[in-house]
Amino acid sequence: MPPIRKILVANRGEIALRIMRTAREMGIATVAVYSEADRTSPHVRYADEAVCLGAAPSSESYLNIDKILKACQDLHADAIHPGYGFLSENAGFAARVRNAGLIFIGPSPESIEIMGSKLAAKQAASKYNIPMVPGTPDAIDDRDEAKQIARGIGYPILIKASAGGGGKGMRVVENEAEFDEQMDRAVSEAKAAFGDGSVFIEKYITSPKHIEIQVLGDHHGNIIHLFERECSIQRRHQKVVEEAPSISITPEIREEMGRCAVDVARSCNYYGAGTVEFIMNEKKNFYFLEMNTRLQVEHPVTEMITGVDLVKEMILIAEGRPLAIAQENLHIRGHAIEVRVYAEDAANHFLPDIGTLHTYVKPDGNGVRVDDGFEQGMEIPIYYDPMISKLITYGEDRETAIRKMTRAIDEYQISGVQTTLSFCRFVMQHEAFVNGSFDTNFVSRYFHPDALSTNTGHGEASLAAVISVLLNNTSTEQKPVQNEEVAVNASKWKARRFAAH
Ligand code: MV4
Repeated sequence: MPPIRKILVANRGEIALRIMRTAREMGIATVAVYSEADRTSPHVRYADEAVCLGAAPSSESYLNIDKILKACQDLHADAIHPGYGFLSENAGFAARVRNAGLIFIGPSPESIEIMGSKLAAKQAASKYNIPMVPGTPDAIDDRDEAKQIARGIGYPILIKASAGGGGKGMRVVENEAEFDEQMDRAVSEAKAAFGDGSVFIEKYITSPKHIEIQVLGDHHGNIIHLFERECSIQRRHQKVVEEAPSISITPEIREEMGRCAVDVARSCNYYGAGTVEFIMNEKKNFYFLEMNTRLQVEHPVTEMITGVDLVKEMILIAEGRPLAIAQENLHIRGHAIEVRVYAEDAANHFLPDIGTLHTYVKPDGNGVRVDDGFEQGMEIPIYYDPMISKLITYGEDRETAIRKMTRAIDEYQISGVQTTLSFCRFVMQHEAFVNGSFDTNFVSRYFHPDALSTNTGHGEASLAAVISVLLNNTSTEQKPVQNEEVAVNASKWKARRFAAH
């Protein structure tokens, strides 16, 4: 494959900028695409050339394959980077890019297709010795047979949609009496969300840690892993805090999990950057869940601890070059934490907030990285994901990275929209986060809006809190939230969002 000279970035916001910056460092020209809502966005100004795709809704712009391919042809781009979300895991899009004679900076359509189905992924992975949660190997068509299997596994079990993602079509079944009802719900949810009602069952791991491994594969069959990211701090399947490395695994588990991740990638002849997801139970047994065939939001923490520019590697791989990094030359150095800053009101059920960034002043200094796609004075569009930025800190060890994060959060000045920054500070100060005894239930177990510090000053109180937690002489245990009631008041976001459609 020839060297790439011009990349069209089929995305927006922070990830579009992130990709263009590396392209520029490599001497590769960039084309931005944008919707009418993003005319003034930094990613549009940063690119060498830019094409307006159309109206704000994604279907008219960032998801419109015909318009994106036409922009490539018109501006003679020879490659497309899809970023994350939008068309990044659309096998049909990857195939159309290839058929148009262009380079898709990502995996093959075949790999995307296999890993897009949880059942196909498990089937492919079963060629290797990879631990998987006990369950049914195929979609369920006979309920009595499925109940038999469930009895054998032992309740609680989990019904999952094969085409699923983000927890949709997932149902916990506590006992056999609930089986049929939950099965009906899972199937209809899966049909509605994915147009595919295939479901399967697994033993339900009640308090898992979510750990994922970054992999890179080339077109010559070489595959390496770049260690793990700990992603257990999430809310309703939306990650909030990610870090690398995980404090919960030993070097032995890391090596074994890395070997498994490489084999999962090998099972679908993977090339490009990908992420293999695992859950780990209290006994530190881990199980393969699924593979994400894209660059992930949280990739920076891996970049910080390995020194590898993942976007650069993706581009070199797409050019057909063999990986220049050997597994034995990769080492973890230091510790990195990322928090996602969303335009959401953590004090009010994390309702998306809209408005103008009246004040927007980023933190800075040693060990601080901010990946964002907005500037002071800009409006947060209502059409897309409400993530404003990713705040990443890096230090020689976890304690240093936490201290830097707390300092950086307190320096970050945002007014005009509510953000999740105060929630992120809450996490950094929480004993269970600091001592590592958290799992995927962290937010529902510990978070209550009353816990949000109203302190917006320059962090003396919060710094004192984190120090006292680090010194292990205080308990910040919060009362568990029993149930998250659904907000009843129609938010201004919802009102405007519906008005916009
Ligand atoms: C599980 C699980 C427990 N047991 N599977 C959630 C979304 C999808 N990626 C898989 N998920 C889970 N699968 C079994 N057999 C718990 C989850 C899960 C979860 C996984 C990763 C990160 C956060 C999570 C939050 C709740 C549930």
